[in-house]
Amino acid sequence: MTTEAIQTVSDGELFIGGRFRPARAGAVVEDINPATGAPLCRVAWADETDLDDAVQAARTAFDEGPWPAMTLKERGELLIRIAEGMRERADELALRETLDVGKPITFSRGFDVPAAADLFAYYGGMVQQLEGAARAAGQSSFAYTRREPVGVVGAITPFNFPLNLAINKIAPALAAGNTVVHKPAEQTPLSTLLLAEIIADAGTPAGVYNVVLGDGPLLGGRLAEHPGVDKLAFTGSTATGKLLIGKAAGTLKKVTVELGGKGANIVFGDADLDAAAQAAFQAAFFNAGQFCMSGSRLLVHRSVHDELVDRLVRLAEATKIGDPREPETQLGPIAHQEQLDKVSQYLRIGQEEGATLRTGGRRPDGTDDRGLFLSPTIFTDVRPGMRIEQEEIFGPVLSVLRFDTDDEAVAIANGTPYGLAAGLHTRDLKRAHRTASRLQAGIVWINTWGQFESSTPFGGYKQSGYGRELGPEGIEEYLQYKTVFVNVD
Ligand code: TXE
Repeated sequence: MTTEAIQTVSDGELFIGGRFRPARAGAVVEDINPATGAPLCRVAWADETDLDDAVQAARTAFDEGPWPAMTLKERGELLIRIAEGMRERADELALRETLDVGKPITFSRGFDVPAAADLFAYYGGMVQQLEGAARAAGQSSFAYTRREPVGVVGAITPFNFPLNLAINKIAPALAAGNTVVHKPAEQTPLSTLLLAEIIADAGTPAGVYNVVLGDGPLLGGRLAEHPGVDKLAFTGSTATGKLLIGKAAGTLKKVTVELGGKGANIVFGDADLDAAAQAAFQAAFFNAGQFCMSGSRLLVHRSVHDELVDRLVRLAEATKIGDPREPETQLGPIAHQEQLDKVSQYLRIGQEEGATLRTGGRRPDGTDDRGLFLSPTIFTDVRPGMRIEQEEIFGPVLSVLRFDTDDEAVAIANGTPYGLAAGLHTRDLKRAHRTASRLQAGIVWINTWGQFESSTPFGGYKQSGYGRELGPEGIEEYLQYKTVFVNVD
């Protein structure tokens, strides 16, 4: 156990009704550092009564105000203050993310935290544009629309991007005037707890944002069923998403679900191979492959297959793996033991299915043997229909397939139940746009992978979910429209 690591994070409590407090039953659990296996701190562990408290606090803050009745200007300014608070405490947020998830500090400091703060600022700027519209309604009346918040939002988020996937929901929800009960993933609560502090310090009224930590099925299930919750926003596995949609149906609450993916990254024969190799490497191994939008399937034209694979193997074998707090680290550990076990099973499945393990598939040399490290793994000779080609592995494992024609590439790319992200690499502009239009995915990257902006919506086709996050589309998920008719006769 490293006392150094323990000293970096204080114990965490639930955040309900504007204050931190223990769970009613006094339960606590240890939060584990995946790079060392050592406890980082202890956090309160809620049960259903704590969850009910949080929903009640959010309900009161919504129903009795002042939150939904604040002027748009006040609410917008508050969101901007939250963004500023996140920027001021960016190093702390990034360190927590790195310790909890095993994410290299260069990424959490350079991407996760700035993107999260930017999104708060983006939606803060949008608040004052939430006006309705006047509509024609005959000669003796007129009508106008109001865009109103939905009410209490239940947000359930996963372990891979704890801060960003939370803020994708919290920022638009608050911008639209909702209140929120947030249940982060069991394994990665630390950035959320600091976020609660930042949100409170910005002057947010008590009860507007609440955090409950605890068992996923218990608290998440209750949140989905809860009659006091008006909308559910979920990111996680497709299996859990389906379950939650069923639970939410009892109260007919609005639901958005951002689920799994099996992104296809297509490299045509005319692609710039250096650029394609770099992009394909990032697509597959960014965040140790724990990325719903990862390019976990690489579809390569037969004419450039061997050359591209050689380049990727070289990149994989040169990857700096280790302590995620070190600035030179490119690949950290997998976020938690259960996830490593799941990924390890797929290493076995891939070999049993007849794929060739070209590199990786083992603990890298020189890493802490209590840490959950796995070297970047590349399978070649993967064929459509194999489990490693169809199922979301969610780890640093890339499946490479060959194709001969454009039609074949598109058919393979579209041949899974998922439809979240896809990419393609070509120098031919017509082929690029033609292919982008044929891919069944909510986001398509041409000659790049993984770019996001606050303004660009993303979400799933097919079983990758429904609803959109980010951009103007993202805030629509947290609004409902009211039409008011006025008789002027
Ligand atoms: O996801 P879960 P897990 C995929 C990925 C991964 C697999 C399992 O393939 O290997 O899912 O990961 C809460 N009722 N993705 O177990 O279970 C849970 O506490 C209500 C893809 O982490 O879906 C957490 O807060 N809630 C993905 C959240 O749901 C439940 C991101 C996600 O957990 C619940 C994460 C239940 N029965 C995993 N069970 C992506 N697309 O980004 C769990 N939860």
